[in-house]
This record gives sequence, structure tokens and C-alpha cells, in this order.
Amino acid sequence: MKFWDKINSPSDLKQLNIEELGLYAEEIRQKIIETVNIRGGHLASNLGIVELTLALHYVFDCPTDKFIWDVGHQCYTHKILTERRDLFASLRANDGISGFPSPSESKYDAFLAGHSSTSLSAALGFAISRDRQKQSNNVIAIIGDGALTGGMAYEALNQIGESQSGMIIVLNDNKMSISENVGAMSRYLNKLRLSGKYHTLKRNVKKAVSALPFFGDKLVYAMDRGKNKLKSLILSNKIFESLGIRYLGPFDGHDIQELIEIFSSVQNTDKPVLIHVCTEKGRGDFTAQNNPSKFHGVGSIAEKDKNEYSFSSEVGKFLLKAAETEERLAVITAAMRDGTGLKFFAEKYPDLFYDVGIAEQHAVTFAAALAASGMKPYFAVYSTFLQRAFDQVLHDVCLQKLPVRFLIDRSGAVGADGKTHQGIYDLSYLSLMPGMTVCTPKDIPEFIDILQWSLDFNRPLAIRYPKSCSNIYNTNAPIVMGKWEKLKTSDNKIHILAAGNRMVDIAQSIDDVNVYNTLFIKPLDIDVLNTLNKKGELIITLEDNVLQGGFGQSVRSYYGASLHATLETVAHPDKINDNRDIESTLERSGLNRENILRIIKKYT
Ligand SMILES: Cc1ncc(C[n+]2csc(CCOP(=O)(O)OP(=O)(O)O)c2C)c(N)n1
Repeated sequence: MKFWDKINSPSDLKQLNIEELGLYAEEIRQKIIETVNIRGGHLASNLGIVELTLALHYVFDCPTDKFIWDVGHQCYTHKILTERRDLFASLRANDGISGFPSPSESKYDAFLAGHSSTSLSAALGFAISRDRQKQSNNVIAIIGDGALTGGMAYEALNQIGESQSGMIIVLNDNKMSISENVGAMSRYLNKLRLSGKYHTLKRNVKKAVSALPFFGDKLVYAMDRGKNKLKSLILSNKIFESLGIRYLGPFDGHDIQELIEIFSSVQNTDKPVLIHVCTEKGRGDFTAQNNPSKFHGVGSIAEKDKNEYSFSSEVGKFLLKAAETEERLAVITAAMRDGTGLKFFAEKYPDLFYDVGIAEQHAVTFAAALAASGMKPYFAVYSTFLQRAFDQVLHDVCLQKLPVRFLIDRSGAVGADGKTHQGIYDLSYLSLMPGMTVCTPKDIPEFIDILQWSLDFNRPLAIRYPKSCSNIYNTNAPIVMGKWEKLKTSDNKIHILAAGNRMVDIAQSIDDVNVYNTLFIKPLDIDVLNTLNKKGELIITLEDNVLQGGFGQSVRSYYGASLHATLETVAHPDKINDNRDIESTLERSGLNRENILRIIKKYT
């Protein structure tokens, strides 16, 4: 019988010995590879963290002890171990388990995650709450070296160092974000890994730990008493120690015994401790190990079969061409080089390319200053992650009317990543930005035109688009600021105003209606809106965005009390819809042909 069949909870796991844990780790790896092959998901990160997760569950007592996963994309072994083994095949499916920690899914998931660099703030909240309620559980944050590039992590370290609340920070260092990790902190961690001290430190830690009875006295206690050389070695790791956070490591993240020993030694610590663990991203799968960026996240079989055009790859092509003539071009990513189509650009023009780490807020203000001093910055970013930088877009870009070009990828429903990653809020938050121009191109040719047009546009500009484009309309309409294109004409008094590629697809599938491609969401084409505003006309707005503050509501607010036509606004509700394929997400929100036909029927 395989360990896979025997183990479904942390208490089952605690029955195994070290050798059995090693064998079980390999079984888990195989299941992750098999499942992700079918369902898609975060392959390389999960393969790298199997032993680390087993050791954490072996030592600590989840869910009493709180495990806070940063980003949360690496939680598959945790899910398998926490009563979701039999649901694992449903990973990321509609009505299946989520690919991220989700407290509504399981008592073992202490805190929701999906966006990066939140774990330390959350862990501090859990730790302070525990202390105030006189409880005694452990709080363990598991954060990657990539997530440690995010500003929130430093804001949290700042308070953790001062509050001295007891918590364990496990730094899972695999030298990779999605692409190679960047920045000075990453360089510092590399130094720690590679320095001569690494081995000395490791041997000393081992010696110190093995001198203690297994699960016995705490290493922290030994350190506090200054009984061994360890303290001085640890104190030489200035950054964390000078913030008031005890540093231990680096340790081999695939040596289960060593991990169990070190975690046992810090159990119930009443001070913050950081344990630096080195792992190998993609471990156990030859292709993922050799190309961890490519296998960071992989598509499901169904997604791989889809043959659609990619907006992101057009971004790369456009910028490569623009760089030939635009000396002042500056291209920015916040750790999403490949996903936003910038891999080749980064390779060809490293001096024009800035990967700032998982630091969207910084990216926006950095871009604003580049623009303020005469450069032409493009920030390519996923819609969901730009949410992080709401105030920087408003305060640093828009209030100064600076020409930062936002290329907002993965807008609209995103599919399998689910509720934490939906790009359905951007039209709302961008529409309220003073002086922002917001565009939703209907297809690839129009996208290329608007990119070209953006080069000489001299104000804040946001172009939002989903991952892929299924239809090409090729109408070659010239781009005119604030003007909409009429795609279909009918004598019927029904007018569909469709925002962006997916919505135009729906509108164009309906016969005997007028269809407008509303390329500009801000400013609205008020000439068209004024013409349509007559009694007896039916106007239907379609947007892959929430209703609140979105396109439909902008139209309604433009008409105000002088609306004579009938206006129907179709958009996503703000009630969280966690469907995990795009079609059913759209359908549940009524953004499909059948629902639009129903609406039309209601009025005709
Ligand atoms: C705010 C935010 N920006 C971008 C991302 C996309 N993202 C997901 S995982 C990841 C890299 C994380 O690297 P690391 O923490 O080292 O974990 P690893 O995958 O290497 O285990 C990024 C950039 C995100 N989840 N959140």
C-alpha cells in the first residue's frame, strides 16, 4: 500500500519515520506532476517545497498552529496533507479545490492568499491576536525569496522587529521569482548561500541542535543563554538581526531530518525567528528543474489545446520595434516578464528594461518619475496586481498628468486562478482616476494600432486586454481619441455597446442589432450616447468588469436624469464568483449570447 493511500491528515503523517517521509515525498511529487499536467497550475514551486511542507506538518500542529502561505501558489502538498487528498484531482476545476489557500475551503487554511508579500503582515496579526487572547499556538509564515521583494514584507518586518511577537518566518529561497529573482536582497541571500560561512554555520547549527534532545529544549533557549558559538555566527547576519529578528540558516530544504530538527528547536518561540531554507524549484521533474520559469505556472490540457491569439506577445513585438527608434523608451515589469510578453525584449534591450521585483507600487511611482523627466515608460502588469498600486496611479501619475502607459494584461475573467486573480475591477478603479484615458481594444489589429498611437500620447493611458483574443475583425478603423466604431448597423432600435474583445464577440453574434466597439471607456463617446438617447431605443452595455463603477455605470451616470432611452447594463456582480473557467464565469454573470437575447426579448 502506498503512503499516498494511508495519509490524509497531519496526524497520519506523524506516524511515519524519516525514511518513510522521504518515500512519501516522492509519491507526492508524482501526484503533483500528474495532476498539474491535466489541471494546470504552479508546477515548479510546488515540486520544490514538498519536504519543507512535510517537515512543517510533522513538527507543528495545524490548524491550531497557523500556517500562513505567501502568495499561496505553493500549497499543494499542504492541501494533500490536510484532508484534501481525494479532492486533489479537482485542483482548479469549477467546484473543485482552489489552487490557493482558502479559509472557506478548509479549516487548515488560516488565511486567503493569491497576491504576494502579505504573509508577514498576516502572521503578525495572528501572533498579536494570540498573545492578547492568551493562547499558545505557533504562527508560521512561509515566504519565498521572490515574495520578499514586495514592499509589504518590509513594512511587516519593520513592525515585527519592534513588536518582538513570537513567530516563525520560513524563508523558502530557491533563487527564483517567476523568472530569476532580482534586487539587492536577492543578491544578499545568494551571498549567504554561497559564503564560506554557510558550511560552518550549517555544521554549527547541526551540532547545536543535535546536542539537544529531539523535540526537547529549544535552540532559541540555547542561543539566549549564549552557550555556543551559534549566537555569534547568527549575529553576523546583519540584516535580519539588526531588525530584531533572529536569523537561522541557511538549511538544505530537501533534508527532511534537518528541517524537522530545526523546526522543533524553534517551536513555541516567544520571539520572531527567521529560518532560511534553500530549495530547488522544479525538483524531481527534469524539464521543470531546468526551466523553472517556464514551468512556474502551466496551463491545463484544455488550455494548451486552445489556439488563440495572444495580446501579450503583440506587446513584446511592438516594444521590440519601438526600441529601434525610441531612445527614451523604458519598459517595466513587476516580476512578470514572461507573462506580459517581455522575455525577448528583456534579452535584446536589457538597458531599456526594468524588472523591479514584486513591487507594483514602486513600479508605478518609478514610471511616473521616468515620465516626469522626459522618458516614455510602459508598465506591463496584470490587472489584478495593479490593484496594489491604486494610490500611486492616482497620486503620482494622474494628479501630475504624466504619460505613463499602462499595459494591463489578464483583464476580465481569468479562469483557473480564481477569485484572487480576477481582472474584473480595473475599469472601475481606472475610470475614477482623474485624467486617465482608458481603452479596451476589440482585437489584435486594433491593439497594435493603439499601441502605436500610445507612443506619442502625452497623458496617462491605460490599455486593458484579456490573455487571449479569439476573433480578429480587422476593420482598420482609425484611432480617434474618445471615438467609438460602429461595427454593425440595423434598423432595430437596439444598440449594444461592447467593451473589449470578449464583449464584441458576444455582441457580434447577435443578429439585427446595432453594435458599437467602445474602444474608449474614458472618455466616453458622448456624440454616440447623445444620438442613442431617445425614447423607444434600447441600449445594452457589455463589460468584462464588475458593474460598480464600470463602463455601464459611467454611461448611466453620463445620462443622469435625462435618460430617455432604456438602458441595460450587463457586468459581473460584486458577489464573488469563484468559477474557474472563463466561459462559466461570464455565463454566471449573464455575459453570454443567451442572456443578451433574453434581455432583448424582454423589450421587444
Ligand atoms: C502582487 C503580486 N504580483 C505578482 C504576482 C505573481 N506571482 C506569483 S508567484 C510569483 C513569484 C513568487 O516567487 P517566490 O515567492 O520566490 O516563490 P516561488 O514560486 O519561487 O516558490 C509572482 C511574481 C503575485 N502573486 N502577486
